[in-house]
Amino acid sequence: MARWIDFRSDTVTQPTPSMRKAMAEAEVGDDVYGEDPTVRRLEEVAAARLGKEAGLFCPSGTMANQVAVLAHTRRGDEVLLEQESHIYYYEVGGVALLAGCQVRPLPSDRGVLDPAVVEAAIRPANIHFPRPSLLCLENTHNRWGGTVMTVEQTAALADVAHRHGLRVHLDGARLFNAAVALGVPADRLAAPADSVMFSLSKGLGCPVGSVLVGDRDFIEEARRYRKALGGGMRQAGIIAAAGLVALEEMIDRLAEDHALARRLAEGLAELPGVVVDLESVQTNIVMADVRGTGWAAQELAAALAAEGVRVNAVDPYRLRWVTHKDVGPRDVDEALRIFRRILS
Ligand code: TLP
Repeated sequence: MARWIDFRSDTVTQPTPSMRKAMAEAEVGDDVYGEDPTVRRLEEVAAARLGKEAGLFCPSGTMANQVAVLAHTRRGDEVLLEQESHIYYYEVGGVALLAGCQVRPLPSDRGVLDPAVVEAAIRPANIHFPRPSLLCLENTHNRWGGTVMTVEQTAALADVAHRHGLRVHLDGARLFNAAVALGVPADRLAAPADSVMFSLSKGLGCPVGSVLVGDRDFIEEARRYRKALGGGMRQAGIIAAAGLVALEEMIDRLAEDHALARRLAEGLAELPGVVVDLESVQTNIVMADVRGTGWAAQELAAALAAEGVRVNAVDPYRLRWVTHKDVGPRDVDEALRIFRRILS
């Protein structure tokens, strides 16, 4: 096999030469003592970029989300979130396991919650009820196929939550994809939320890491929980250095990934039995419903992999294709050719 054409995720991206150089040359120290200048700089730059007071560098988006939930809640509280959200669907039940909270999954329109639905789900004070203390949002929305939530939608949802005394955490693993797609600065998308997580290790190309941002007190609390979960890292400037490069060099190019996803989606939609909701292809993720092909998604993923094309079956009928800096137009055309051949 010459090489995989890998659409499984944007997490598969390789660090760029300038990241590797910055990593090799990074000034480092023991970050548990707060002495790693590169980590501190990344946390400051990330916070400023999202318009928040402080930042916390975490090994993964999952840990950043979970320390956020821990820092925002008390045991037995209720966490409202969208029913396909990453925090609910893909984080190993961490909200229950770690924070001891009950989740309240809510339906949405392509990943965007309706403020009225959220408001109706917020329970009043009553001896029978858990205390609702946190609303989690996701932008872009992974399982809905990379759909974006606008500034206005985010603000309306945060407004409802805040009016009822809930805090708002935004899982912005791909927030910069949303910002580029909407043509708005990321800090405007972050503004309505009390805390925001974004990933460096997805479309931005870093090998490791996510940053959680929020106000100073919140980040101080989150730092304690990160330590408790084993996320206190030592000379982490080695990896934070790549994050600084990413924030400088890797954001604007996300538009290329979005254009490529569009080309891929249009190609997939022409294949017999494959259905793509083109309206939901807004960033770098394409969900292809393959029910009409007579194949299970898993079988198709295996057949594609045998031909060098990697995709993820995200449920029995859907294949997820993610574009990123390490695939190009020729890869898309080649993958479509291979897929068509398999289906015929
Ligand atoms: N998502 C991964 C998988 O876990 C599904 C992927 O390949 O897309 N929030 C969102 C919205 C995410 O998509 C992800 C990763 C995370 C959080 C967690 O980030 P990591 O993988 O760094 O723990």
